[in-house]
Amino acid sequence: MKPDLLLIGTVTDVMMTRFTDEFTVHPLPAADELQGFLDTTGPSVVAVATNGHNGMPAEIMAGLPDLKIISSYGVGYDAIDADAAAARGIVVTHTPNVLNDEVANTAIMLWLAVSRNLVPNDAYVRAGRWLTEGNTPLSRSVQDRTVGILGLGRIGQAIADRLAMFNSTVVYHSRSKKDVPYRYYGDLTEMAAASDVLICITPGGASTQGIVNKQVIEALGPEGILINVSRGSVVDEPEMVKALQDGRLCGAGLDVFDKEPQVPQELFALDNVVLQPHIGSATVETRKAMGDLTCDNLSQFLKDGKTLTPVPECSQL
Ligand code: NAP
Ligand code: 8YV
Repeated sequence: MKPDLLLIGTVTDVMMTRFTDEFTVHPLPAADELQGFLDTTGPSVVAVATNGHNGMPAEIMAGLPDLKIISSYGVGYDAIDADAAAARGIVVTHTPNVLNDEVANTAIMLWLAVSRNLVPNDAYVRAGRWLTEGNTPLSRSVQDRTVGILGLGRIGQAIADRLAMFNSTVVYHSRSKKDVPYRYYGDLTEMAAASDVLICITPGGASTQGIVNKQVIEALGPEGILINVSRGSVVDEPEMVKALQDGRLCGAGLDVFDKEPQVPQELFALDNVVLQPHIGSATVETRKAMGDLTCDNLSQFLKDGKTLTPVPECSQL
């Protein structure tokens, strides 16, 4: 008898093959069938495979009394209550490091696209306007800028590494000062005031909820560019939209939104924003590495009860 695994969200064929090799897989039932599933099969479920978007709803976790592991496909786990899991002895795993380069590349791509008017210029050429109207307005250089990184962790450092190519002055804000050659700002507003670009790459969740607020946006100012590849919740979205509309913020490159997949409609009318559907890590190569690690954590757990990449809250389990 294979152990029972509840699958929340969709996975690649490779991941599904690995899951079914080791587990009896139960896709999450529809809402009206969920309670029936929890009543009948819930008691035998020992593993959950999920992802950063779907996370682990509290009511489902409560209905799985013998749950031992939640393996999440993604590094951010703000949609999983890891403290509550740890308190029940459930280990939560995630996929750190294997996506650092991809997400850092996405951040740089968004910054270049916003600064150099990539999307409006592309539309201009396609519409035939180059032929009839001539050249487009000059854009702004990404060379020699001061770039503020909000969250100098694994991905933040990969972003900082890339910024050397642009001769950037890198500055950063995080909870703690690091042993790095960049200036640390304990105050996010002060850092924003000193920055041409603010790149957000912290986790989501309560401690970062809306920390890029009106004050920070005002400090970044009418020449400033905001790049968000962290979580939509980190930025006060209504304030950001207003500032972009009024020219109090020059531009924004956004991979993440507060209520994904809903995006504030006002942004669709703005030329100074580049919008992406949360694709920071979404390449064939990186998603393969994330999928492998998601499965490896489950396999390791079945083998000896250990995991490869538990979240910090569960590292002692
Ligand atoms: P990490 O290594 O844990 O780094 C997180 C950084 O954020 C650390 O520097 C940390 O500071 C800082 N931080 C945490 N809470 C903070 C707070 N309240 N105020 C200021 N700084 C705070 O994580 P990572 O692997 O780089 O990933 C970061 C996040 O990126 C993920 O959690 C996820 O939300 C997001 N992400 C998005 C995508 C995408 O597709 N767009 C893909 C992957 C990840 P300390 O070191 O001082 O604690
Ligand atoms: C993924 C992410 O979109 O890893 C994260 O935190 O946001 C992205 O890599 C997501 O988690 C995959 O489900």
